[in-house]
Amino acid sequence: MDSETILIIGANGQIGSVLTEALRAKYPKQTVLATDIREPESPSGPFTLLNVLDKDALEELVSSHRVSQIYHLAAILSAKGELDPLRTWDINMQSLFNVLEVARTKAVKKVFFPSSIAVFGPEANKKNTDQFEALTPRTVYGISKVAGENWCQYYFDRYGLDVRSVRYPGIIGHQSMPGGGTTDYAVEIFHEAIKNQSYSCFLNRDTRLPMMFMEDAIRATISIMDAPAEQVKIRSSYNLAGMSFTPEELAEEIQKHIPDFKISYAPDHREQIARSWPESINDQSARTDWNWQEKYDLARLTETMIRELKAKILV
Ligand code: AKB
Repeated sequence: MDSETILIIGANGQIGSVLTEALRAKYPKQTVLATDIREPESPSGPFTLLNVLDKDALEELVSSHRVSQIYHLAAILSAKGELDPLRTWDINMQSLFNVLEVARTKAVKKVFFPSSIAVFGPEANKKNTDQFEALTPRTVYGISKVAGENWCQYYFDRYGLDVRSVRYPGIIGHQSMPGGGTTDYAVEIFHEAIKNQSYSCFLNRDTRLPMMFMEDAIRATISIMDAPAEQVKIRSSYNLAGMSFTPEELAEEIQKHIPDFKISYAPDHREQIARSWPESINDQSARTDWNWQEKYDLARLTETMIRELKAKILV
């Protein structure tokens, strides 16, 4: 393996914090530089405060550390994004432009850009949604991800920048909390089930969404970044699937471990966002091109989440 210096932007976030640890387990710790706009609670390696909207600061960091790979995970997610659409657009797009331009001009070898199932809208087939389905998102977050995917394709075609991307479903992990997303319920529910044996869900009982266990999401991210360039045939973003379930099905699975657990439903504005997204995703291209294969289904995810969170919460 060539020596790499890896920059993670948004390293304190739900995925960023776990990805940072995974990359520090794979590469020498000193070569994985975490950045965020906030200090981490307990840094496990090199950390620098960075506002990715400050292009000069990003450029200086990339130059001084001779960065060879950037994982750009900073973004405002679907539900929070609706509170201030224009600010969300500015942050999500300007941060990506800064990353792409600095990567291009400073000869960064590879860039990772996270896209999302939020690129799809109500017109898309709900079931087994195809890689090349029309993209008609209704959230500003989804619109910014569609635009972002197209810019990644553009930088690849025009400048040969090796940008790689997956469309994450909702990600569920015990290590970190999500913030501002529509799929956040599927993490919150576990914390509340363990602490209070009850949860009031902001989606309807039957709203089915694509989801994935954190370990699978991290493996997918590192796999696409490790794949030989010629295997990464899609340069906008790959559909990625793990499992799909409704809040009611998740609650029933939790009840197998916590029989007293009760769920109630108080759908809010996030229900409308969820209803505009697919129920399940066809990720055959990722499976064929770079051998993607998930390991966790709903039963295994639930069992692992409860075991890990009990050990953390009930000490
Ligand atoms: C969200 O709910 O906004 C995110 C996503 C699916 O991209 N978790």
